Amino acid sequence: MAQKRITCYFHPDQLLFKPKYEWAFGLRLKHPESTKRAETIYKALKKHPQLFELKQPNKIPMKYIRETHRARLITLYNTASELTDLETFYTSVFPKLNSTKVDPINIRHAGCFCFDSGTPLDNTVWKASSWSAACSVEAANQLIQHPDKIYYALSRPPGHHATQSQYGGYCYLNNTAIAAKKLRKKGRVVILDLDFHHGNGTQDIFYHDDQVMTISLHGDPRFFFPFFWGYPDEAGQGKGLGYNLNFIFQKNTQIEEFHRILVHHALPRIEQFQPDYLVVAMGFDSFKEDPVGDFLFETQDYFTIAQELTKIKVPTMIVQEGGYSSKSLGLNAVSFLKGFLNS
Ligand code: SP5
Ligand code: ZN
Repeated sequence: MAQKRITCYFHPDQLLFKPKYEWAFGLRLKHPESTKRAETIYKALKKHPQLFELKQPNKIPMKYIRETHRARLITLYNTASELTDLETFYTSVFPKLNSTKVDPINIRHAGCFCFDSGTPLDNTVWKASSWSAACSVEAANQLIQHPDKIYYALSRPPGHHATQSQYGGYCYLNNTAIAAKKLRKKGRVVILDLDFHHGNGTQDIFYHDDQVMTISLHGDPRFFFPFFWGYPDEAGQGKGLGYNLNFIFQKNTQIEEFHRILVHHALPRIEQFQPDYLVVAMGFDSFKEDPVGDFLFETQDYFTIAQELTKIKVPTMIVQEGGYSSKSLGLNAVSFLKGFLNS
């Protein structure tokens, strides 16, 4: 049955957070995760009212965030909310061990809850991130009610690098994981992460879980962020063993190679698992002009990928992750989402 329209969730308060710069490779760089990203996608969706219905999510109940994240991480975000408008905190000391002295009321201890220097804290992070997570939760709630429809969460800040207890990679709350935890109460879930980067946070959150299968296709972590996770031998643990899959790709990967692995290796595993829901964690940092990712995808390739995903006929929602070529993000998102409508 052809879908009529995709319901898309976005809240304007997601734009309150405006990171100015990140520290990477010893340099102070303009921050790629700008508000322009979400604004461009929003504007592009708005141009096609016959295809996309734009809605604001309801506020997210705290209990959903607590199902995924540790209380002390949330406390740290509350601490950040007390910073003055002039303060932005960048971590620079990262303890290897969880010291008994760690205090999430003290912003200087943020390094214990963070794994990079590209993900600053200020007094807007909590508000923007909780609205970002509200989008994916709303999509999950609606998908449970209407499994024959497609839902898109225009989440920003992104989420897939955030673990239970740590933020990083421009991610604070794992929007995808929070939504998947909701869906998990109703059935088996596959999270398919197609962002250029490995979804280390999502992998970590469901590593011991046999009801949520996590699959990520991404740039080889020997060379690309997050460097220490995302290798093909990370297969899950305990009951979760066999329910985590990582597929890695080299620099300059084009759609043919990615498509081959997706169709012949990833999708058959999804079908075998027989999920009740599919959550696609979607990044457009695989685009040829992306300043962060290093693949060579074209705009129409996102349509092709989406068309393949519709073939497995599982109720599906999409959560926005990365993608930093703001001028192309709108077209790429529209191309991808259209692929779910023409089946
Ligand atoms: C959600 C997501 O896609 N996070 C990616 C985090 C990657 N951070 C490390 C990249 C640092 C390089 N910054 C490049 C600036 C471009 N001039
Ligand atoms: Zn990414």
